[in-house]
Amino acid sequence: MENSDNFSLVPSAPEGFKSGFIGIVGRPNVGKSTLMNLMVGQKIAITSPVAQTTRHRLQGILTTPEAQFIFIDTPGIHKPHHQLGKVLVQNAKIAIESVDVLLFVVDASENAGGGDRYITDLLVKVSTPVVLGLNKTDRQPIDRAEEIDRSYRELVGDRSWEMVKFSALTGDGVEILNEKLVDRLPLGPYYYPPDFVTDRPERFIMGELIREQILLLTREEVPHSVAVLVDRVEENPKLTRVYATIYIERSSQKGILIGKGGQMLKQIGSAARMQIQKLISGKIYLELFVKVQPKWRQSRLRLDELGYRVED
Ligand SMILES: Nc1nc2c(ncn2[C@@H]2O[C@H](COP(=O)(O)OP(=O)(O)OP(=O)(O)O)[C@@H](O)[C@H]2O)c(=O)[nH]1
Ligand SMILES: [Mg+2]
Repeated sequence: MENSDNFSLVPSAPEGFKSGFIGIVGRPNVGKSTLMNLMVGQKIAITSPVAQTTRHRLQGILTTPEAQFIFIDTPGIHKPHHQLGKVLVQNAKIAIESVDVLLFVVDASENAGGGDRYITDLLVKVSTPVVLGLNKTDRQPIDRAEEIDRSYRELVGDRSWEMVKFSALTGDGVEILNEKLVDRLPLGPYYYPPDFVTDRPERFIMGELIREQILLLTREEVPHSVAVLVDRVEENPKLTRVYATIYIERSSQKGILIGKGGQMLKQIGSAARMQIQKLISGKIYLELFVKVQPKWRQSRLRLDELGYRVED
């Protein structure tokens, strides 16, 4: 993965070049992050079957000869139950107001629901072009396809939203989605050098890859109560050492996270290490610490310290 502060590598765009920001919005768990990873061709956003996986606004960049797409992955829009949820939803709403194109992702394996209608009401308040993306077509039951598609057409109503069906898992239909998006992008410059895939530093993605393994390997309230901060990265030619702290809210969760004889933490660490090695294409030594930080999800100050800020 390329990433540096050297913006002198940004070439000047040829005539007719298009570029812009595409906000990926939708309910939790519909596949927004999976789609963004597929679009940029690299895993930069973590994904999991747990709703509310994404917590940060994250940019994924795809540059083709004719366009630069800057996808903005957002947290799923849901009814917030705590301060963290409020911050996440607020940031997703801010993204709606600041992009060139909105890609509204829904789950084609089930009918449109109240959550989708709530988001529709938010989107109609802005004049930004909307593409409605019906994802998970690989899971759409054939005998209900017509009924399900109709429920989404009703959502669109008489608005000029384009509707595209695809699967972020298999890649089916994604080329057509790309064409629809490029049609709606304005003429513009390169915002990033062509080889950039994200706006975030590697250190941030490393923390997310650790959190992803916690989401995949632990149960109940633990996944939602976890935050990860990478404290230190020491790069050597042969080995990169990464030191990170996992914050949880209660000491009972600490027990679950560490597991019997440290088994769980070991499993999390070794799976995360493999993912981080893929990210940097090199060898990693990973050391994890666990700290109890009571009620961090309720506290504005703690949220800020852990990197969850309302953006502007
Ligand atoms: N079958 C199938 N599963 C998919 C597809 N796209 C995503 N998934 C799965 O759906 C789950 C949720 O995917 P994510 O990409 O994390 O969803 P998200 O919309 O980013 O979720 P939040 O970040 O919580 O808002 C994961 O288990 C994915 O593997 C798809 O096209 N087909
Ligand atoms: Mg996500």
